[in-house]
Amino acid sequence: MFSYHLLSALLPLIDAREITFPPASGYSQQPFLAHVGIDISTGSAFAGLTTYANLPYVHCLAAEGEHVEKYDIAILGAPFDTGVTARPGARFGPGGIRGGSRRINSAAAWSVYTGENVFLSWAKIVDCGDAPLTFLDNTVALRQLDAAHQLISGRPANSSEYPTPRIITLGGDHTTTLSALRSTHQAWGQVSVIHFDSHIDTWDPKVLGGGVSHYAGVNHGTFLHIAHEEGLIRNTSIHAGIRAPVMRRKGDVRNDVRCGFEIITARDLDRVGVTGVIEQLKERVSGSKVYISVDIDVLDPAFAPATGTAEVGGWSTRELLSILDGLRGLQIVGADVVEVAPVYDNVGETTVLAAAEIVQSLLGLMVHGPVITAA
Ligand SMILES: [Mn+2]
Repeated sequence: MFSYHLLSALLPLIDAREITFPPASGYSQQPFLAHVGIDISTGSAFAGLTTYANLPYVHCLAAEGEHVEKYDIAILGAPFDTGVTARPGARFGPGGIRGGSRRINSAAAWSVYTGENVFLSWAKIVDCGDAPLTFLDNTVALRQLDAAHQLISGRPANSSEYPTPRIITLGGDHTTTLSALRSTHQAWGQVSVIHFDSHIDTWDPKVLGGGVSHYAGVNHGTFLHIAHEEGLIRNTSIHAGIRAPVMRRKGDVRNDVRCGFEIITARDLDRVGVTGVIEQLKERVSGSKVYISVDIDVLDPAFAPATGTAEVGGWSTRELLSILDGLRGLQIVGADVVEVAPVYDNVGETTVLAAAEIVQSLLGLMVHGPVITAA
């Protein structure tokens, strides 16, 4: 009797719910199983194909002349990991981060910290899927990624106020940031880079790669040196979370300064706190357009074991999220989360959950600070 009453009490509630599905761009939602009277409105976040945070998929890389739905912020995967110096596997990063984001439901994503829901704002956010990149030739792969970035940021935005769409890239090893910086340079001019990482990544290609060939010199530890050489970035850039050793006693840091960087070490956080780190970052890049690159190895391996070049003694996920959310007000024109190599993750999916949350914080910064084009 009890179960009968419970059931009859619940049934009207279930019937009253609308059936909803993850949105597929260009298709209207259809009721499902209505003919047998079953409502399955819950749990849709874990059904269907996986996009970042269950956002609609848009074929942003469609050929010229094809209809492409407009967007303001695009998620783009860059499955590339043949520019690494240690453990490979970041080519599976985009899929891993999307997997870690499945629990994020745009209708129920109100932040208790900011009071905002980044998915219910002026900005239309979509997932463009991955750029198709060859895994047999780094030079060709980066050219493909350059083209994908330029195509996606070159389309007209959905907003009439802010005409250039912005991109958040899911890496891929850190070499992929070079393509993103080439693209932001084309659309927005030189940017300051806020680079969260345990490594400086400004190594001279003659030092990291040994100068054996030009090809070998373009890798995940030299891309910021190359970005500087190509004139893509300003001399007002900054690293945060640095703790990995350098290869030369003084030469690497001297070259780092020449490439336009200042350093906040991992342990500086103990000295100045989250607020102090936020202040130094904001002061360094103030007045310029900013690109934020998050190498997941900025986190301690306890919080992000699934990465190629893990370094102990890093920041916690909470500390990094607090720092990121504290950067509101900056003009963020592009961002990425890179070096996620899901094969080294644990059964609790610690790393991909963290990466998915970091992407959401980056989205928050972009939504909060729209940028008018000026290149
Ligand atoms: Mn890196």
